[in-house]
Amino acid sequence: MGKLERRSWAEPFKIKVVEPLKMTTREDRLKAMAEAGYNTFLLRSEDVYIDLLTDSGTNAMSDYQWAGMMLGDEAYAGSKNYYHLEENVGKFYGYKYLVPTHQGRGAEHIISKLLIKPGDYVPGNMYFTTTRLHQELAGGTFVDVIIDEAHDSQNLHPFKGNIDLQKLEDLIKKVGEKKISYVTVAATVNMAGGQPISMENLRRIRALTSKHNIKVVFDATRAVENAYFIKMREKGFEQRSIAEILKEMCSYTDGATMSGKKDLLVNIGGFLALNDYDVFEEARNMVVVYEGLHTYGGLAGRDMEAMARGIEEAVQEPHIKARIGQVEYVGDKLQSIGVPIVLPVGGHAVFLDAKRFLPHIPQLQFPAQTLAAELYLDSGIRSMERGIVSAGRSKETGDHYYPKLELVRLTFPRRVYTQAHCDVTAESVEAVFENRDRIKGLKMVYEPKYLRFFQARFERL
Ligand code: PLI
Repeated sequence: MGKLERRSWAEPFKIKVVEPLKMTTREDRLKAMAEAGYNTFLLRSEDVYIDLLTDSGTNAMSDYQWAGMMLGDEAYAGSKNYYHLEENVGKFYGYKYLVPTHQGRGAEHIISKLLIKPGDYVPGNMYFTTTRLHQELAGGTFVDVIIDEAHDSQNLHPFKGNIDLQKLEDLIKKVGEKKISYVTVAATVNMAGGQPISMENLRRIRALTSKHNIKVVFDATRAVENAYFIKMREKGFEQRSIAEILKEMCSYTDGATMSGKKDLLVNIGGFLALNDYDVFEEARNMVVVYEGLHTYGGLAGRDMEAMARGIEEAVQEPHIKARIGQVEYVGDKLQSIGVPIVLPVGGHAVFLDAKRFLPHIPQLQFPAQTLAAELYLDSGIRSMERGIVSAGRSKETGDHYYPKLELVRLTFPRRVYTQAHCDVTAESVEAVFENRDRIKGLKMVYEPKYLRFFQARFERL
């Protein structure tokens, strides 16, 4: 990379407030990891040095957002911050109606309960943990219709988040359009490694679903990041703004679930956005049962204000360029030292390919879980398993799902860590990689019923 290119993603902000980090010894970390049952979700944040567990709710807010927090209108009904959020969801995402929720899964819960009938099918571009669980709890069966390339960590397809239209059409033929509640389309597909979907694919999904009268529900959680990849990789979008691309993406869908904790640069918040008034009416009715009144949906007024302002900041080009630039920086560094990662590097995270990193550990000894634990032991860096533990069990057979991708996610919070933190991260991964032959797997000793990856416990073999 040339000098100028290398400089080009520098952060378009300066640091106003700092939060000290605790430095730990290897002995401290051995103790903490054993107490946490070799599950990075069960570590105390205090014992973590660089926290790459997730980009969800871990963002640094701007002074503009913090100033907005002081303007929180904490009225039970009709908060002015709700109307600001509604205005910005309309302006930037293009949806007509808004139902705020406490976070993304609140929106997933409502839309799943509303639109899925027991026995229905819900196709989507690879599963996401909470999305699929809500679909299953509503009686639906998730069907993965992502392109095959997405399951191959080394395939360089620029839009590995695309839906395979043939798979979708085959499913419609097989079960009949009436049995399909809707198609879930996720932007920058998380479990595939943060891989984007193309505008062309979105257009074709719309054309096919319109023909069959099937709704499309967009998981817009990281749609801004996806818009950036479209601008960089898809012909005809080079000169279009991120905001324009984002709005066009949404225009091919009927509604969206949103976890504001990612793209929207807040620590809590989400929403369900809809175009269909009848569905909105029902959603607005349901939100009061599960979340809160329809003008706050489980959020404080100040949090809605921070999210409304976060929408405006998220689409700023210098921001999104630096955000994705930082992730690419770490990805390029790891690739250059031969560490196996998912390619192309995704939008929110670098994913280590644990199957190739630890080829001597069988999938049932949890290679990705093991690798996440080892990385923490080496340096106090916290990452997340995205493999067989996250995939859970089939609701039909009770057996584990055996995902092709067995990954460890190094997820970058937005506007939080510096380039030196990125360098330390790469150095630690390299150190673990050099010692990989000595690493042994884990056995699961406690398995919760739902979303087991959050609370499962392990012991070293
Ligand atoms: O964590 P929530 O409930 O605000 O959002 C759920 C959710 C929905 N869709 C997608 C694509 C997500 O990535 C997502 C949450 N992701 C988390 C927590 C993550 O660590 O990736």
